[in-house]
Amino acid sequence: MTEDIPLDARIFVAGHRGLVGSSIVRRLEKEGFTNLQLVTRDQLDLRDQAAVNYWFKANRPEYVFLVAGTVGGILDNSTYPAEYIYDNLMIHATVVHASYCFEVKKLLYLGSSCIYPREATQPMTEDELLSGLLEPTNEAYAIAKISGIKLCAAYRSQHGCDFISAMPTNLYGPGDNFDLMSSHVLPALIRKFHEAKLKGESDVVVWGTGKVSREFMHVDDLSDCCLFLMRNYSDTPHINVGTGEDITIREVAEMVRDVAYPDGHIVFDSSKPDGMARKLLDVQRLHDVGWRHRIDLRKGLEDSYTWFVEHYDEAIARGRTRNDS
Ligand code: GFB
Repeated sequence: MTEDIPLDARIFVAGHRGLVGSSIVRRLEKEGFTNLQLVTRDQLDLRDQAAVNYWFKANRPEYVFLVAGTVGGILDNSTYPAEYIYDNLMIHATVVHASYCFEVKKLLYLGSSCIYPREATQPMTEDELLSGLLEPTNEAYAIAKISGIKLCAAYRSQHGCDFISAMPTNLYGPGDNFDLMSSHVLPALIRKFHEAKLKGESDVVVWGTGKVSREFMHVDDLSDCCLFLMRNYSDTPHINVGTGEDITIREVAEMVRDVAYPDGHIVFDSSKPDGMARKLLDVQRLHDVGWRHRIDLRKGLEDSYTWFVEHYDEAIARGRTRNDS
């Protein structure tokens, strides 16, 4: 069933300053939506239930994209587990509960592919959830994200709320976090190769062994998918959002090198963690509901590199991103 969302519907994008939220805003604006409700962290702490309830009562959103959260790469996740579990648990709890209390028509909750067990069968179907132990480097984040899925399912089951959950794979794109200690691998590599080129340095350090694989999706594909799911998906099970293709860290580092600095020389630092050996989503369910990604990795990387070069000062100054997926 297709949900016809009026162009003047009140749409709350929670986390609109982050990689995902800013892409969703661009997508909604392009589509002609005129009544986006955006609020910064300083204006509203999403971990504060009373403040969130007050805001919902005053603004009465009809649709909610819940894409706010404390996010980061492998090192940040394992260094700050308390922030990852507390912030994410609280944000989901307050926004989902307020959406129920103030009769939101539909809510899309965004999780992560790290919810699946470390030893999950690859590619990972949605049914792998809670079938084994989690990857230790992101266990706190994963536990919070799993609770968000169960929260949406419980409100659907007990209260009949139209709350859905989507689990995206590793993302990249304009507006990413380029801070080298807290970012994900792709923005880190884009920055490292670019700065090595600027400084005339040959070696570029890549963490881990380079032998593990990851699946990468451009964030503009994800935001297209989020709007598609908001319109076309209404069910209890969460749904994977990925490309169905993965690549080793060595291969992706070589791709970034070719795009940003072909003379760069890759050096692996195996004292840094590898994380999961493989993390590839099974996207059959997504294909069955009628959505497929469009942006090829090489093209997406070229565009992201161009964006980074054009917004270098802003991207570096932004630093560590918190509370925005
Ligand atoms: O992107 P990343 O931090 O996240 O790391 P995860 C992916 C792989 O790239 C790891 C390697 O094997 C890293 O060791 N890598 C190589 C680097 N060079 C770098 C670098 O300079 N920076 C970073 N960050 N990695 C995160 C989870 O896991 O993925 C989160 O911790 C979340 O919870 C996110 O799920 C999507 O894929 O390992």
